[in-house]
Amino acid sequence: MHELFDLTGKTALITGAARGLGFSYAEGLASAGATIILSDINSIVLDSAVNKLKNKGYKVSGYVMDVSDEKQIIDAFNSMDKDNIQIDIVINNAGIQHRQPIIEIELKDWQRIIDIHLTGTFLVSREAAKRMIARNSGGKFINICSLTSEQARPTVAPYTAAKGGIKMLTKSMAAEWGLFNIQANAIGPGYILTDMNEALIKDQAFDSWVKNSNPTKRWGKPQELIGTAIFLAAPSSDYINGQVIYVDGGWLAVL
Ligand code: NAP
Ligand code: GCO
Repeated sequence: MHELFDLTGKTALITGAARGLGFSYAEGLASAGATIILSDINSIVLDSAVNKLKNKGYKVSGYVMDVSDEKQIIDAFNSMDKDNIQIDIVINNAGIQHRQPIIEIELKDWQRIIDIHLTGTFLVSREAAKRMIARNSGGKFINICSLTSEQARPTVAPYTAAKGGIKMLTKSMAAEWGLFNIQANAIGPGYILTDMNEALIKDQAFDSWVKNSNPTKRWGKPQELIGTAIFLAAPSSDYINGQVIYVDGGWLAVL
């Protein structure tokens, strides 16, 4: 592994990592040498994911964390402190989708999406950055944006508002933490084949729209995001801050 992409000696926390893109990021960073801290809301799925990576010979542990619950986040970080775990890299990945026209959305559903995506990214990053700054270790934050950080489509307004907010929160983190040798950047995946999009993948009209809306004429695969995650977690990105890298097949580049 070229030293620019070597994560040996680094510990990475990935939220929402029991499956989907979070698990892909975890496996990718582990293959680059990182020790992995998987977190997720569901302890059963989390334990299974931890065992999968351990069976591959990686150094992994798991901490339950509902990123919409401030107490759970603080408790998890305090547990990691007690276990002498020092987080160097954070991927704020946890997220869900809610598809409904704005005029039909109930406040509780709006709030849940904002709480998980935007507030969860804030809370987890705040707790991790406090510790990075206190031990003067530097660090890396990789937030997860979306095509909806730039453009909207009908029926996903809460998610779009949250992902737009995450883009600007990423820049705020860069603005405040750059002098502590902490880089905060984001990945903006296009339409990727995961459980979150199961209904869309099965919808022939939507499937055609996705394929006709990007130059590669296909959906992305989870493993196609790993290289960008390693790049943003590694020394190769030490002078990159506040950026969103779109891994979208060229979707945003074309009319
Ligand atoms: P996914 O397959 O639905 O997986 C989401 C993961 O997040 C699951 O493990 C889920 O746990 C976990 N999670 C949900 N709520 C949580 C909470 N409150 N606290 C902690 N973990 C929680 O979704 P995905 O497609 O991998 O998406 C992952 C991230 O990428 C999301 O932020 C999403 O917005 C973003 N993204 C996805 C795409 C795409 O096309 N797939 C594109 C752009 C951005 P459970 O297993 O218990 O449900
Ligand atoms: C949707 C999808 C999208 C993708 C992704 C695109 O309902 O349109 O869930 O939000 O998951 O965010 O970048």
